[in-house]
Amino acid sequence: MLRYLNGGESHGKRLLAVIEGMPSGVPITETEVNRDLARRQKGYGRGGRMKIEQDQVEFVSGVRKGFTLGSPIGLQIENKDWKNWQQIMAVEPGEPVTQRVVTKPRPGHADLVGAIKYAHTDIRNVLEKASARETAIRVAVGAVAKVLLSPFGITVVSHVCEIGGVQAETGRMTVDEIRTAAEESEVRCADAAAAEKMVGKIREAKEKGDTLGGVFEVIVVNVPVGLGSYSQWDRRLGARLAFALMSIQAMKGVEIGMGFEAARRFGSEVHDEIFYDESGGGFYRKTNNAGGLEGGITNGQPLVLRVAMKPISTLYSPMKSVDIKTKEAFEATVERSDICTVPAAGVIGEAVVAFELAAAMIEKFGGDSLIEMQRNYNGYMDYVKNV
Ligand code: EPS
Repeated sequence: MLRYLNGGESHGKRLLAVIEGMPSGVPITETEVNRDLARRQKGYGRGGRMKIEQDQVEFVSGVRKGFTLGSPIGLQIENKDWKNWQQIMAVEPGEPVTQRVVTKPRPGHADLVGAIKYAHTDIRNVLEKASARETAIRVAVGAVAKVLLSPFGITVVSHVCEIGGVQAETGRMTVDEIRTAAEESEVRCADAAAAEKMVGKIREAKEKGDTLGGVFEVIVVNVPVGLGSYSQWDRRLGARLAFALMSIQAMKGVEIGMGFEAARRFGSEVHDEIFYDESGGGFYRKTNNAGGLEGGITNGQPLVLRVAMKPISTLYSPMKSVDIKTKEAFEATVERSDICTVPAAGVIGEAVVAFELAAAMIEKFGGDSLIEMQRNYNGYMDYVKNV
C-alpha cells in the first residue's frame, strides 16, 4: 500500500511529507523533483509570493546513494518567507500575537468554516494550512510517484483547456504535441491563439482586482489494462482519481473522458466499440470517450481527466463579509494574491494522478522492490498480449 501524509503552514518554517510504501531500488534524485516544483511556480497570473520562494526539495529519509530503500521517504521544502514571519508563526509559547491577526473571512475560502469548526478566533490558524502553499509538497510527492511510473513507460501530462471562459482547441494534436506546446506557454495552454486571449483575460481580471478560474486536463499514456477494480466501491480507479483531484484546493468538478457531454448523448454515440487485431495487436478501440476507464478499471487507452477550478477566493476588489470578532459587515481587501493559478493547478493535478497510479501499480504488481514489480509486470503483459 502506498500512502502519504503532509504537514506545514504556509508561513511556517517548512513543508513536509512522509511517503510510505515506495518499493526499493527506484532511482531518484532531488533534481528531478525540483523540476516539477519549478513548473508549479510558473504561470502568468501568479502573485508576489512566488518571487520569494524558489522551492527545493530535501530528502531526509528513505533514499541512499540515489535509490529508494523501501523505507518511508521523508521530504521537506523550506518556506523562504518564514524569515519574515518568525515571530508571528513562532512555535514557542509567548505573548499573544497582535500582528497580522485575521478576523475577516474571505467568501469562498476555508476561513469562516475553519474558524467555527476549530474554535479559532484568529483566522490565520485556519488559512495557514488551508492555503494552497501545501500543493508544493504534494507536487514533490507526485514527482516521487512519477519516478516509479517511468520505468513502465507511464507518462503524465497536463495542459490548460480553459481560463475565464476562453477555450483551447487541441482536438487534432497528439499528446506529445500538446505537452511540448503547453510547456512553452506562459499559461500552459497548447493552443497559442487561445493562450494569448487567456493572458488578456487574466490581465483584465488583475485590472479589476478580480480573479479567474478555468479547466485543465491531465492525460496519462502507456497505462496497462487492469489497474483498479470494479469489485469494491473504493477500489474503482476513476473514483480514486476524482477524489485525489477534488482534494486540491479550489477544485469544483472532475470529468473523465467525454465527461458531462456523455450525459447528453445516446449510448451508441458514447461507448467505444471493441475491435481485435489478428496480427498481434489484440483488442483495440478507435475512440476513447471512456477516458481510459471502464468499470473502475484502466482499459489500456490513455487516461483523460478534466478538472474545473473556481477563481481564487482572495480578491483585491471587495466582497461582502462579516468580521468574526465585531460581527460588523466589511468589504474585504487584501495585500497580496495570485490572480489565476490554473496553469500551476495542472502541474498539481499531474502529481495527484501520478500518486494514485503509482499506488494502483503497486497493488497490481507488488511493492517491495522495483525489480519484483518489473518481473510481475512483464509476466502480466505477456499474458495480456496473448489474450
Ligand atoms: C495562498 C496565498 C498566497 C499564495 C499561496 C497560496 O500566499 P501569501 O499569502 O503568502 O501571498 O502565494 O501560494 C503559495 C505560497 C504557493 O506556493 O503556491 C492561499 O491562501 O492559498
